[in-house]
Amino acid sequence: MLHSRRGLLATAGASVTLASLPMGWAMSRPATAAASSPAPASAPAPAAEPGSAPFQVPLLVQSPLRPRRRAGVDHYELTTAETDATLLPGATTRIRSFNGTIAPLIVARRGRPVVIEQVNRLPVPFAMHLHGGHVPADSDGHPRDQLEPGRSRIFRYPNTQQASTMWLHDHSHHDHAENVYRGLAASYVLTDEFEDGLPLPKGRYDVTLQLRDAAFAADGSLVYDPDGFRRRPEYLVNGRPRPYFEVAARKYRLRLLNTSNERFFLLGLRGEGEIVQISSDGGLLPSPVPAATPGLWPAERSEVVVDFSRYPIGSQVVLENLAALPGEAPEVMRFDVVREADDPSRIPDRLRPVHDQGEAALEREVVLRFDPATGRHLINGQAFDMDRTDFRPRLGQTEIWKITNADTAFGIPHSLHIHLNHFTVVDRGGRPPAPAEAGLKDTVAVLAGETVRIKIKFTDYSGQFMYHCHLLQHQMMGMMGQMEITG
Ligand SMILES: [Cu+2]
Repeated sequence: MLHSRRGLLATAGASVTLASLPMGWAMSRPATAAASSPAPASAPAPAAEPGSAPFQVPLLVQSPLRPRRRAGVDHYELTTAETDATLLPGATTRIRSFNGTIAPLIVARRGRPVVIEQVNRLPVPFAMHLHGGHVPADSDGHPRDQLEPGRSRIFRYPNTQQASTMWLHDHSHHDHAENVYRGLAASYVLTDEFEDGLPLPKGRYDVTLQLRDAAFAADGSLVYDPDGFRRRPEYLVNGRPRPYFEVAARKYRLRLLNTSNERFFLLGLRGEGEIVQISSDGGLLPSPVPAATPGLWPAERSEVVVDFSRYPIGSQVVLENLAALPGEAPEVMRFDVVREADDPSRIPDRLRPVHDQGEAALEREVVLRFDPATGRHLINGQAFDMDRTDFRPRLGQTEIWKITNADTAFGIPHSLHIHLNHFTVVDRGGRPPAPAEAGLKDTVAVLAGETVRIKIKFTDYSGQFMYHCHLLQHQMMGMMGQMEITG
């Protein structure tokens, strides 16, 4: 299905097609301009800087980190530290990273545990969280377990869950937003036998792309302004500004991962071309979604297939953010089709069934709201308190969570992430989820005035786990709760 950019924009912007989109993406566009600190709806959004010239640098494609393999377990050492890196051409940028690497990649295998010794050499605390990981409480990066500078800790990831694209990021008590912003994001791709059996693109044609925004000072340093989400005009892909990527004229599997603090990406190809979405946060969708415009709120993942054999050799295919703020350059990256290649891959009509999680025993209310009097972001009227337990789910029990975004006055979007287990979207605004939202999720956007119901079953591990808004400034300002899961 080919269509023009005009067609894509019309699709994304036409309210009549909203029900067919993953969520009200089109409506979310004005709302993204008010992601963190509220502004009167009538105030014009200030024009952002356009960012640097696009397509000056090649994409950085990371090779997987090499584990030490002992007795069926993959061992890694990850040291968090400040280091100098080249992000913008000709400039040196102080970043915070794992092992001195930008956007490092771990490839894990279902049934083969990963053990990570994490050493914190940052000047601030750090708590490593595997986003999307089904892991015991003592390996989940609870803020109470954060590592002070100079300390280390062992994390155990059983990898019993199905294949998906996850990521490692900070969950420390007050430094997480800045640590993520300054570069601490590692991709964690879990593979399994089920996916091996599908004819999807593999090997060098399976590429992980961390997308984020950033603001740079004239000297190349990163500018971290907690409330500056409107003034981060640079888009980075695997740490490089709007790169180009030389591809063969065949299908690629692209694992898109939004590591931004507050940015929303709505992705489309300029000109003729098609994105087919095959997965969401928790792995493959039941069936592929053709002609997709994947929308990614912070921490969300979306895997897609793009067939570059549709283009003549020499073509340049631009991926752009259809939700760019006024004044921003929309270009995210460019694919340069430079060579022929065999392509035995194809996209099956059916990908991976989602199993029903059974009858729910109870329904919880989760109301997300900004409090203008205190500047805090609240869940059910309360800001996060590490010494308070908000929910007490029973192990093995299925629950419905009815999540309402009450921020109609300010138009603030929120995106709820629940630790430990994936969930399914039951309905959004009373309607069944769109095909792109029909898979397993761990983070779900709820726009101002919306109500989304999700179904979740807590399995395997008891203990304390978090749930929170993944717009990191909101989380910082209190929008986080704690559950104690008991057997
Ligand atoms: Cu929020």
